[in-house]
Amino acid sequence: MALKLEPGAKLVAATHNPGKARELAALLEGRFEVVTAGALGLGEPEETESTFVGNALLKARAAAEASGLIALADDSGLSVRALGGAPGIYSARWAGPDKDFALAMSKVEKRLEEVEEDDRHAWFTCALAVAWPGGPAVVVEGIVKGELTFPPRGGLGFGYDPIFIPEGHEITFGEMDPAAKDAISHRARAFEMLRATLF
Ligand code: ITT
Repeated sequence: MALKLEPGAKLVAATHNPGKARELAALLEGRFEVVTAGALGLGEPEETESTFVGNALLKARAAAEASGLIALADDSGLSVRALGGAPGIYSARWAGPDKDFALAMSKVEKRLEEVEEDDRHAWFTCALAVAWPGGPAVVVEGIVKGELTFPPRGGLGFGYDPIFIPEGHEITFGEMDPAAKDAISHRARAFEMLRATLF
């Protein structure tokens, strides 16, 4: 089977995160017919792997099997150097059952105070996996480096965007126009690789 995505192919975007779904839709815009996991009533598999790549594959495979469609999944998160890479693959879980990212961001700030570290270096990682029903899969990963800032700034984007200033910039992802974030983000970089591989 040739691993190619033909223009106009029908894809399921296997995410239940509206912020991610918005960014993936912008990246895929006009190329594919995209249906969401929510619209198909797909469940959320438990993320049992220990890496972004592993969890992206697990989500893509689960959605492809459940829908019979080619599935695209994203597993992503924020890693903080002074916290040994935390929250990392646990980024969503730090926000608790209410998905409260004000809480998650204050947890990051508090942990940094506890370790008494001035190092504010951090990076976002995005693993994107495409899986064919009953067939093969492709997975790629992109990162963007930056610095953390407190208190959070800006109401754009989602998740940890208001505390993250990407390298070479002075504003947070939360203050950045969505198109500007899409030009440099971990998700855009992973997508670039996917495009080179599959389109
Ligand atoms: P799905 O599994 O349904 O896609 P999720 O939110 O559970 O949704 P993840 O397990 O991949 O997804 O968690 C990713 C976390 O990292 C999530 O809490 C995001 O808020 C955060 N994150 C990922 N990309 C981000 C970005 O571009 N900006 C801000 N936060 C981001």
